[in-house]
Amino acid sequence: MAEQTLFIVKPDGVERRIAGEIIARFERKGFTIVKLKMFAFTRPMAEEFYSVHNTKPFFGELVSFITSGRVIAAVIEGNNAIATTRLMIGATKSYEAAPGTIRGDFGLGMSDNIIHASDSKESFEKEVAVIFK
Ligand code: FUP
Repeated sequence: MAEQTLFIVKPDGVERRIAGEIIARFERKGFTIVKLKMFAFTRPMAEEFYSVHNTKPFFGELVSFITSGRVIAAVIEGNNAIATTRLMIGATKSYEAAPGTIRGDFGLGMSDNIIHASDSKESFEKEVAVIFK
C-alpha cells in the first residue's frame, strides 16, 4: 500500500557531501520523492521536532547537533514506506548498524548518525508539519 514517510539527511551527511548518494538509494529502491527541502533547523523547530525526547539526558546534544548545519528533508512515497525506510537507515548507533544500511555504510557516530526517518505514521504526521508547514 502506498504510504509516505519523511527522512532528513542530518548536518554530518550534508557536510560530508553524501546527501546525493543517500537520496539516490531511496530512488533506486523505488520510492518517489514527493517533497525535498534544504534548510537549517532553528532551535525552536528542533525542540518541537524532537519533543518526544525532551526529558532524555541526550536532548541538549541532539538539539545542538541538528541545528549545527544545513539539512535536507524529503517526503517520499511508496509501498510500506515507513518500515522499509527504517530498515534502510539501520540501527540508531551507526557503529552497530548493519553493513548495507545507510548508517552502517557511512558512519560511526551516535548523535551524528547521518539520517533521521519517521518511525511511525504519528511521527511522520507530526514531523512533516514541523518541516513542511
Ligand atoms: P532513531 O529513530 O534511530 O533516529 O533513534 P531515536 O529516535 O531513539 O533517537 C533520536 C536521536 O537521538 C538519534 F538519532 C541519536 C540520538 N540519541 C543519542 O544521541 N543518544 C541516545 O542514547 C539515543 C539517541
